[in-house]
Amino acid sequence: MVAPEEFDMGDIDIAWCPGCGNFAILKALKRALAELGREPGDVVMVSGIGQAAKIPQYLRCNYFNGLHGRALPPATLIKSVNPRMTVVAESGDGDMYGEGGNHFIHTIRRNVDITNIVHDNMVYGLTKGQASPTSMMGFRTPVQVEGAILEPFNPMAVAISLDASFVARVYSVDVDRTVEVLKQAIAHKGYALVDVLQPCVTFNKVNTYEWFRENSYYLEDSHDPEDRVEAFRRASEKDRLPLGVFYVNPGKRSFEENLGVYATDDTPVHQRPLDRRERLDGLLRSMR
Ligand SMILES: Cc1ncc(C[n+]2csc(CCOP(=O)(O)OP(=O)(O)O)c2C)c(N)n1
Ligand code: SF4
Ligand SMILES: [Mg+2]
Repeated sequence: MVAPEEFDMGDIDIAWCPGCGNFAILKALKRALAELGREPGDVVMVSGIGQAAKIPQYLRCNYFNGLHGRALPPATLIKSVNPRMTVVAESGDGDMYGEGGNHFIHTIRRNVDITNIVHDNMVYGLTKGQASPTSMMGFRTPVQVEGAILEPFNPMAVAISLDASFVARVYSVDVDRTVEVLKQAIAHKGYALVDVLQPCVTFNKVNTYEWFRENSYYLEDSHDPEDRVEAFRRASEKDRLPLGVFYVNPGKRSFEENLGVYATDDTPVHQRPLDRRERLDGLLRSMR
């Protein structure tokens, strides 16, 4: 039995504002990993840049903090050379859906067996409050002084349309439900997206704790997550944001399973002798 405290960094300064929704996500992730029996040494956190992207620095485990919008390529590589690790790529809505949007699409297409957690506060928090891809139309900021003029990006609908193998959304305040969904996502074999609605109390005065509560609801128990058409329909709803597991495709082969380098030998590439050059060449060829 692993305790969530095993993932604690001890007495460190956490550079998030008091009341930020990120704290609840950090708590839920520690619990989910511990309840799945993952040890800190089994886990690699990978992030980009932003407030959300600081999360690996607050968790005792392996981590790689990459460039802005570039969490998913290193996460893909880490999982490819060591498929036995639990790899979590985690960042904000700007980092994953904006600057990293192309990687978001192609990581779904590859079906890399990683968990992709996105702190969705509908704003660029770190850079002090500009509109992000998920900001609502009309959202006023010091840059978008007359309000954002674009329709928000819909990550759920995009992921389902690309046949992502696991697609869910949760609300950070509901820690128990978030833990349950994170556990399902981490245990899922294949790419798993968890979009987490997260209030930014400092730079988003529109999508507040109250706003998220009033404008979201949980999918009914009768929702069939293997019904892709229904999942897309629910993801396209505009009045209120559905929460829960929208879609699961359990039958998809993962990226690692498709790599020729593991066809006859499941030894992680990084554990193979370095003089076996042809194996490394094979891996590189399979990724071209
Ligand atoms: C290439 C590049 N462009 C822009 C920036 C500035 N920048 C840093 S974080 C960020 C936005 C982060 O927003 P989000 O991913 O939503 O994270 P949050 O801070 O809201 O958690 C931007 C635009 C940067 N660091 N690098
Ligand atoms: S600016 Fe917003 S997202 Fe960043 S720590 Fe403060 S409340 Fe959280
Ligand atoms: Mg953000």
